Amino acid sequence: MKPLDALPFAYPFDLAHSALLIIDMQRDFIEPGGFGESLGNDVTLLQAIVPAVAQVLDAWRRAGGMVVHTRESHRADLSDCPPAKRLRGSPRLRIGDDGPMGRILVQGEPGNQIIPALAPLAGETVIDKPGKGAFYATPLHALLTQAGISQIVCMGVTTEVCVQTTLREANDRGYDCLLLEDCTESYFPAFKAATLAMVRAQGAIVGWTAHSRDLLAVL
Ligand code: TIU
Repeated sequence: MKPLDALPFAYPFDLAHSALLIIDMQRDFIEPGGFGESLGNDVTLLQAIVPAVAQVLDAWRRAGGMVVHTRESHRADLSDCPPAKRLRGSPRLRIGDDGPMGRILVQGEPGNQIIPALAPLAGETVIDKPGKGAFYATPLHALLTQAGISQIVCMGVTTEVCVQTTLREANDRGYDCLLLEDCTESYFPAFKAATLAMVRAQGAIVGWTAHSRDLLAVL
């Protein structure tokens, strides 16, 4: 176990019992024409973290740690998409509609793939999740338990939606979670800052935060 410089205090990092969890770094959120843009967001904000995420992923792979990627995605018949999720608000394109990268947030469509810079390698776990949290209606907890994982190092988008929901789900299941602050992003900078602050508040009530250089230093 190596102490990793983190907030609100050192994180007891143990690679053998850790998974790197990369949330929803998919074209639907990061490229124009996907779900993120259809909601009215500026997707260029999210593109800025790709080099830092790629650097951590590369170092983690070299160290031999477990890697898990997630995609927010639905079955082609939308049977796993609650009408409340599909019909809420007034996006330009709804989940399941045809867009420039195929059907929005539908499994197998071009827009639903993880961006090429972070493409999963053979043998890495990819979780398709119908919700914002990666534990809801997925085998993630069973897979991590079977692999002896008790710590989650988290990156991805968006900080206050799928990342925060997943961290809270993981925390309630007993994982020690570390969020890498320069490897997560929101369409709303104030929401990112608030999420980082609330994760580590009250003595790491949800988890820890650190800069990726502090993880790279111990990997
Ligand atoms: N809209 C938004 O900020 N995020 C999502 O809908 N999904 C994820 O965060 N992946």
